[in-house]
Amino acid sequence: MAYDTLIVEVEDYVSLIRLNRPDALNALNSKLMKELASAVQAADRDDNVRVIVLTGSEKAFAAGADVKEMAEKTFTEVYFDNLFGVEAEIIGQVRKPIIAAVSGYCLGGGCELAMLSDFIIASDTAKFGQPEINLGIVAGMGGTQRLTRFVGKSKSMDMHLTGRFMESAEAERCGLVSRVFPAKDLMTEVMKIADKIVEKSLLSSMAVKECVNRAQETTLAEGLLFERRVFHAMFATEDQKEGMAAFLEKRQPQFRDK
Ligand code: DAK
Repeated sequence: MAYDTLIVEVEDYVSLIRLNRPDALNALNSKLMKELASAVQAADRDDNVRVIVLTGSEKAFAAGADVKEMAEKTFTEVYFDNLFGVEAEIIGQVRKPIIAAVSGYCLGGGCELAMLSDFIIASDTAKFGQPEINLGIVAGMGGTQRLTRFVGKSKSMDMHLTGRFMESAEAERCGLVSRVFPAKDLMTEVMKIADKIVEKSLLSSMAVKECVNRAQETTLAEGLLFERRVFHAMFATEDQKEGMAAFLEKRQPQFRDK
């Protein structure tokens, strides 16, 4: 399917979704968010996709929601339209792993979109921020909640109250980002990471995603119980038999998602 604001390629079981509004530093407008929701849903349903990589350009992952589009909107309009609410929920409900590959500006809604992914790999040029306060608003797609869970209250308050940008080294140090690579190597390294996940059983990848996400939604006791039930359930799969047999036979497993 062709999109106006995205470039989507599926190769070797990886769906690479590139935000493509270069003139606006990939600012998220309604069309882009609708197309993105549709692209991730299509990837989630596609048997030829096992991992989704979400990226932007070298200059910007996304510089936030589109201020030009939002500037004149009224409360009534954004409330009735539920601006970006539906799309954010769709992206948050994707069951396959999503990696955000971030270079350059990753601000406001862009930072929130990266945090909606399962983990963030950044280039050494990445700049993260929640500068909504400079526009007389607050974050609206999870920024105050997710950034606080990633980096803690103090740093989250600092980011939201001052609107400052955080370089990738600091983002890695405080746990927002899992790894940092030189900008020129970012996509090669991210594709290597995606390929590693492609090799696993998709049943296991999806189960991992459910379990880790549960850690942010529930108490430790409930989360541990959920994990144990999922762990027990994996013994009903052929991939568990194959994975353990392959280990004992000192060979690579051939997972079949069964
Ligand atoms: N929106 C629209 N256009 C943008 C943009 C944005 N967020 N960011 C950049 N652009 C456009 C610029 O207007 C400029 O376009 P022209 O003037 O050439 O037509 C072009 O991209 C290049 O930008 P600059 O000339 O400014 O480039 P610089 O390198 O000088 O500066 C910058 C880069 C990223 C520091 C600067 O562009 C900047 O500060 N951008 C705005 C960053 C920002 O404030 N982001 C937060 C936006 S508010 C919600 C969900 C989400 C949200 C809200 C509600 N709901 C679910 C309810 C999210 C809100 C936000 O993200």
